[in-house]
Amino acid sequence: MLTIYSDDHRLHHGNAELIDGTLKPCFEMPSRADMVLERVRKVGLGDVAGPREYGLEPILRVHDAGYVEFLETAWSRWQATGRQHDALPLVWPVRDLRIDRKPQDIDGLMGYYAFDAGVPITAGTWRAVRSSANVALTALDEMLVSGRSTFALCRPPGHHAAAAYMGGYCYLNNAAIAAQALRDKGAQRVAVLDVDYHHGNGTQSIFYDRADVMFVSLHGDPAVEYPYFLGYADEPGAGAGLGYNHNYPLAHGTDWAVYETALADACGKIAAYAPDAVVVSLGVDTFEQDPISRFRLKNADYLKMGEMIGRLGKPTLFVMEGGYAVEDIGINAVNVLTGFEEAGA
Ligand code: OKP
Ligand code: ZN
Repeated sequence: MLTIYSDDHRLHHGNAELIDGTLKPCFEMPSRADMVLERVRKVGLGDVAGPREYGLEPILRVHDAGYVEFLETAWSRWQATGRQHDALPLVWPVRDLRIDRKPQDIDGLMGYYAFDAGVPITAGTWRAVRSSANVALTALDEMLVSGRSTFALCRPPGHHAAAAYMGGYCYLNNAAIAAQALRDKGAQRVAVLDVDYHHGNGTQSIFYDRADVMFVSLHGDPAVEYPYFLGYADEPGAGAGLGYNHNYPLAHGTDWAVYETALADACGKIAAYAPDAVVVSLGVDTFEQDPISRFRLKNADYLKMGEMIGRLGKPTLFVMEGGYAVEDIGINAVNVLTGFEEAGA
């Protein structure tokens, strides 16, 4: 399987995130992508190539223009206040606070365009997130040209980013940008399967009222897990999209036996939809040793996960999302890909 990867991810290296009531070093760190690349090379998964530049057009098919302009300019605006450290949001427009007025000041804008404090903006963030989107778009084009499934080794991840807000380490939604590009290049129906431990609230939000992109997600139950405010089972889609959104919230402690049952059901929904292609939001933070997650999947379970996805028999674009047990992230991610290939897809 071809992997698309860029060293540009290293331009984004946040210093700290607010977690458990204190500032801690960011779990979303450059070594994550380095470890996945190392494993790709070690097992000889296939060639590794760099991304091409796609410009803003495919990004603006998914994201709000004001939000994209904010991402592009946030660091220079932050720096203009005299600060040299990472930008983080501090205040958010919940419920009856006003969102019809966009603040003019960078501190106001950070809250306006974020839903949590897990999204530091640094000097290199914009270039890294642009590159991450280009990695997904290049892997997609390579899939279309070759007819073979590909791996977008994206970092930063994207599935928590919605049309007009960032959060959960995510700025641009790489999987959603690729799914939309698939539609724009002629696919009639695209299924996004999100196996990251956390609900892909951004991807769900972007496609919630559409029938042409189905979103299917397995994740920690939002009643007790981040991102808390989306990802319940009773979110079926709206309008034309009614019936095209499927959430599988799972309890803390979920192991492979429980996960497999849910994944089989999820794959059944995708098979019945008969998509032209599948985009997999590939997070491996479902791992038993993940430091911020509460599922119990083991290394070998990821081979079985890949096989089940492979049995769908669809051209598949794998887009890297989460996974914070850095020692095992490469083993687990690449196990999904090798399991997928062994299923003969
Ligand atoms: C990004 B991705 C848990 C705090 C969670 C943010 C997690 C973002 C995960 N106590 N903070 O979905 O892997
Ligand atoms: Zn996650």
